[in-house]
Amino acid sequence: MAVPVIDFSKLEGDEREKTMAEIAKGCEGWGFFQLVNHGISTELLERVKKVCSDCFKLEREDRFKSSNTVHLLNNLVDTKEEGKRLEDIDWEDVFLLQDNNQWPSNPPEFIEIMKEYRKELKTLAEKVMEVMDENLGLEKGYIKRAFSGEDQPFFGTKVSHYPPCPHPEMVTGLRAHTDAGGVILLFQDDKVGGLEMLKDGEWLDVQPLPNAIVINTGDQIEVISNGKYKSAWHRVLAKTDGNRRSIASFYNPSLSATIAPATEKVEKKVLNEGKSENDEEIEYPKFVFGDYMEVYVKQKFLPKEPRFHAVRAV
Ligand SMILES: O=C(O)CCC(=O)C(=O)O
Ligand SMILES: [Fe+2]
Repeated sequence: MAVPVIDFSKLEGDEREKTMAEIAKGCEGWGFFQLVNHGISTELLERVKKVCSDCFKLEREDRFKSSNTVHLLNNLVDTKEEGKRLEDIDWEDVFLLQDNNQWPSNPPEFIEIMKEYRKELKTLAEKVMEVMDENLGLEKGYIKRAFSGEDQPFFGTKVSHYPPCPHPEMVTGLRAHTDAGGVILLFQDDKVGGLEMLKDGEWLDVQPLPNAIVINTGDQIEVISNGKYKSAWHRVLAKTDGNRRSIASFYNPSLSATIAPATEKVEKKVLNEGKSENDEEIEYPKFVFGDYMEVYVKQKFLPKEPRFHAVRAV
């Protein structure tokens, strides 16, 4: 079984209906799918790969080698205790690009290229959200509007590297979690794998596919869709060879946005189709996204459902 691969360009022609259905299936049955022919040029993607890899080499690799993570692993190896693992840390190097934070200036073309990339990815995210609106029977732009509070939705890009790890049995690249926000667009390494998602109780590879954009949905899409589009668990395994690069862009609600299950229409659909017997019924509250994030930062790697109960309802 492999994560569905969908040709996004087919939305524009005779195969629109089929493509809409494929995306619906990806959202309902998987929470993950890969887009090809998504409209972002290969040439831009090549430049993105290059500046992110160069940036890691120039600014970050040495820092990682002397990081706490590496020290902790070395110490654990020295203890020679069988079966010991680092449970509270991830084997990754990460930095975040937002509209208003400081970005790396090495290599010099990093900023310009990543600005262009983020602009294109944000447009793609909004197109994907409009497909979800339609598939959920909501009016066009519903999700984007729901994600806007006093401010625009949040759009952040997390540039990660998972350097080679001498003991992948002792630490995870990124521990299992579901994503807090809305729609996540991941540009992952062409060759070095390691990302897995949980499907029907089984961990499956999210297979590297050159220049594809992997889409997954976060907890807020689960709430808005009233459980129809469940956010899927995923994790990244550490690997002994290869330095895995991944660039994840998060289209999330603004912290001031109020999130709640959408109209009755979605509720009815959920009741009539697409639910299996053993799907857990959750009653989703109405809450402010900033309050959800306060719970999430403390509970990211714990079971998801209690977060919906812990958040202050409005
Ligand atoms: O690096 C990846 O492939 C996944 C990253 C991820 O799941 C996250 O940042 O939430
Ligand atoms: Fe994630």
